[in-house]
Amino acid sequence: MRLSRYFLPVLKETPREAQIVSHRYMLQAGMIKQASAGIYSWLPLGFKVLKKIENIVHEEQARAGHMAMLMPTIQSADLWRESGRYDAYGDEMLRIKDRGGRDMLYTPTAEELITDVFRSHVTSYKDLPLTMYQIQWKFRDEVRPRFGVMRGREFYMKDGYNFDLSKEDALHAYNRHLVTYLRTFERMGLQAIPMRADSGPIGGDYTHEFLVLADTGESEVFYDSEISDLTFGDRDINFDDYAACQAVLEEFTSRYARTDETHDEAAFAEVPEARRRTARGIEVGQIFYFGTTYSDKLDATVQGPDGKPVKIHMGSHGIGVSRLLGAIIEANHDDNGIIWPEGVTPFHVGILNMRSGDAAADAACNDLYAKFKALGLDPLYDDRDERAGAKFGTMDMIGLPWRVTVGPRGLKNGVVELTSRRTGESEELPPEEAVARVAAIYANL
Ligand code: P5A
Repeated sequence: MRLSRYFLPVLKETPREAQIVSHRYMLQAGMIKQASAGIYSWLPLGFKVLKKIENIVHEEQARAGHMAMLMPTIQSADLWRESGRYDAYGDEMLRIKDRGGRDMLYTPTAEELITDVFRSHVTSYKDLPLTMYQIQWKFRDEVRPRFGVMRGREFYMKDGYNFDLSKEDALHAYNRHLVTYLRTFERMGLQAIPMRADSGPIGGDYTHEFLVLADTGESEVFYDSEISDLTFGDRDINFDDYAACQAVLEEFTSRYARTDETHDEAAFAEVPEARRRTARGIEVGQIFYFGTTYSDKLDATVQGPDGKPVKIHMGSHGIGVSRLLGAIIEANHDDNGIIWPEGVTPFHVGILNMRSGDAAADAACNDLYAKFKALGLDPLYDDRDERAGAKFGTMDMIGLPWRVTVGPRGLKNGVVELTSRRTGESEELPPEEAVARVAAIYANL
């Protein structure tokens, strides 16, 4: 993409409504525009990152054998009356009437609807286990929408649901989700720590929240610092292997790590003092096992191996896809702007022409652009007729991890400059080498 043709409404002034850095940078970098409180338009740059995040979620769900599907945002109140949550959900639920006066609502989550899909089609234990998920807009009429996409009213969520014959199978599904989430968040450049949490209006006894540590996080968390050393990395887990998934869960959840809702001072005191940490965190995901709560209420049964009806065991699993943009920026930025991890960057590399209009500089930039494209990479070429300072400012703000700077002086010596946004380190090298270097970085992702 050429920047002269791209819609990138970068703001010069600091937006006054933004209290935290991710909100400020998302507005300044022209990624989002507020439409009304807690509701945003996603401008091209923001939309690109949203889709990158969404794509990682899809890939990791596919790896675990979960099936993608899509349910409507507007749902009839009837099912929610059946489950008892129509009244229980309270003011957070946006209630709507259609022209016939029927009660409808904008989905805040979808346990009821997916259970209805299930009970309409699945009749035998032979069709289990089953896990389906969607990535769909949700609406929760939060009392205090704030911090941009972090606590929105309309937000994009991955919500998955497992259906199993027994508690044991459903707990395997729980463990499997924990494993997939560890890898999903690491691919986004985040360390998200699973912490024992409270199940709130979703219900159930088993639940973990995934928290990214950040001073601006809304949750207070307590944990054993040994947890910070754990990484999932590139392990090849067989998701059908109960013991293997259970072992990962134990490895990542056996140390003390809780949100304030479940915090227990006495248990925390057993952690050696030097390792006790109190911090703030951003909740980027949550997994639940709630047994037969919904299958009881909505009468979802299958015929078991002995011919008798069995109530199915369920769980649900969420990722705050739109919130993740905020969380990633909170964890990856400096005073000049965003620093995207390679896994989610909107463009792979920026090309910065120091002297647009200079024949040699223009030709070298066009050539770099074509070479990156030919390798399947997505470059953003700043070809605008602007001062170099303004170009550097824009590149730093939008945070592409790599930048190639092209100027007449370097070209005379046959070199361009390759700069890492994260370290600020630059290296002069021939253009072909700069291309090869960038291509190698992304080849490993
Ligand atoms: C799990 C999936 C659920 O709703 N039902 C289906 C379960 N869980 S949850 O924890 O309530 O939400 C899942 C994730 O969505 C994000 N989230 C939000 N993101 C932005 N703005 C909001 N107002 C908001 N509310 C929830 C969180 O990341 C949460 O973990």
